[in-house]
Amino acid sequence: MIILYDFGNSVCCQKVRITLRAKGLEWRSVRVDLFKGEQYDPEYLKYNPKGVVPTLVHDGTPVIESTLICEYLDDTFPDPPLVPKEPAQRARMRLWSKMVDEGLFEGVAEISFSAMFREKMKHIGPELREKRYRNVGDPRRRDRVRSTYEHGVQSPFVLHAVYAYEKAFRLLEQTLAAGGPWVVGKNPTLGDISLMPFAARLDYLGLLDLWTADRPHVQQWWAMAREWPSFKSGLSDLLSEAEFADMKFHGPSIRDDLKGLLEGLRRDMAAPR
Ligand SMILES: N[C@@H](CCC(=O)N[C@@H](CS)C(=O)NCC(=O)O)C(=O)O
Repeated sequence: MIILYDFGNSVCCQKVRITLRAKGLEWRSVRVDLFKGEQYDPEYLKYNPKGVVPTLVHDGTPVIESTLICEYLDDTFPDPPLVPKEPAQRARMRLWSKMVDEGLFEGVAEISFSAMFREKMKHIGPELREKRYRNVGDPRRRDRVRSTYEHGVQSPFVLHAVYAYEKAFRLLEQTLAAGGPWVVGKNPTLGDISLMPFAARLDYLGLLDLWTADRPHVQQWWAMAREWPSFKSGLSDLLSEAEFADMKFHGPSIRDDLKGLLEGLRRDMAAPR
């Protein structure tokens, strides 16, 4: 039996759900409400010491970290394959999960936080907010959350986020132009699945075009990805009207600031070294 400790609009959970759908697997979902601090429940921390979602429990064995969960699912349920067989292609595929784990994940968190979760945090009460800041004692996560809560888009972490997306979409455009339509060729892999929730979040916030306007191959990839049945049943179909409305409402509030940051960054990146 597969149990997924899950929270609706969490990008990491969305990655795992798309993978589960692509594999045609059934699972039981256990909701961990991040706004109520349920991720810090001592029983949950035994499974996931970082106090984050998702956690997958398969026949009693817990697996944490969304990238590792997706790979675990592919190893355990090989059909249909979502990891290429050939080593060089596997390495190319894993470049995209690395891109997510080493930049886009924090990036999406900063952008979502400064646009909308920041507002929600204002209403959660000082005790829970302090707990959220402590983030089970992880100073890096504490500093990020505190900075974006206090400074919004002025936080330096938001600039890091804009850079992470620019780096990823620039490489994605080159990769797809050299041979798509998916990131490693003809079929979707975990590389595409890793990226989907991160493109979706920007799209739903009304911000994606800031990065994709001049990138036709990325636009084509996204048009195809969002129609992929496993994307729909693992992500878009599971979002409520209220969640869509929340993102649509809050995204535009930071659009001009992000645009300014991105323009400045592109000038810096184009400057002679
Ligand atoms: N690297 C982890 C990150 C997990 C993560 O940070 N999840 C977020 C939701 S997308 C979370 O649970 N945040 C709760 C918190 O920071 O308190 C993974 O990919 O599973």
